[in-house]
Amino acid sequence: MNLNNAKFELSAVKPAQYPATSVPEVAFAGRSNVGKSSIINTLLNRKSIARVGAAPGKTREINFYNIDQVLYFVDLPGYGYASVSKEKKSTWGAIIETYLNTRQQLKLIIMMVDIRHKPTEDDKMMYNWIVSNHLQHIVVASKADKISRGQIKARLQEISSTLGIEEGVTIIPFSSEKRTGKEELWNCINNMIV
Ligand SMILES: Nc1nc2c(ncn2[C@@H]2O[C@H](COP(=O)(O)OP(=O)(O)OP(=O)(O)O)[C@@H](O)[C@H]2O)c(=O)[nH]1
Ligand SMILES: [Mg+2]
Repeated sequence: MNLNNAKFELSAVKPAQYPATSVPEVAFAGRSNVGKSSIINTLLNRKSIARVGAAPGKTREINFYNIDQVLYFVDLPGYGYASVSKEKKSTWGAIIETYLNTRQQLKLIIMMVDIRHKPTEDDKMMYNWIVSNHLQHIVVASKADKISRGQIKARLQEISSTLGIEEGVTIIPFSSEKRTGKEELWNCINNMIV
């Protein structure tokens, strides 16, 4: 897989608009502003293949990134942003749910939570949904550069216990700012999508 051959392919809000291929997909899910678009840029060694928001709620559609015709990264709209209207929230919820419920080639979900904060009710709902639908997943604790190294272990433990992460599920501290966690995450992705 040649990472230099990655491109933004399309934005979609409904299945008819999804790419008409059967290439495996890795989806990034998490609250608005957690760093989903940033991690895609970091993993693909790009500055701005995925648009990063100064204001939360930047990614409102599902964005598909085609990596060398062999894998898609799927940037899902962020959930749980407080100042978004109820109406919009339910539209975004439906967009995410429809994708997760229907997409056969979805092979792996990267569930992202901010390493500094205890996962919210929304995060727990998302996580429980992933588990109850038996979808392969990895948990990524984002923005690891915002805390000291010494705090990482305790933060990961709190995230694990709040979400109810089971033994054997990988949780990776990650920083798009410092580009740490990248190799470990790529290794997991490559092992899990084969
Ligand atoms: N310090 C630090 N900031 C980060 C990191 N990752 C993302 N950010 C910042 O967090 C903000 C949100 O990042 P995005 O990647 O747009 O987050 P998102 O999850 O795609 O947000 P939505 O599109 O709203 O769902 C931006 O200001 C980023 O620069 C990180 O690892 N460290
Ligand atoms: Mg985004």
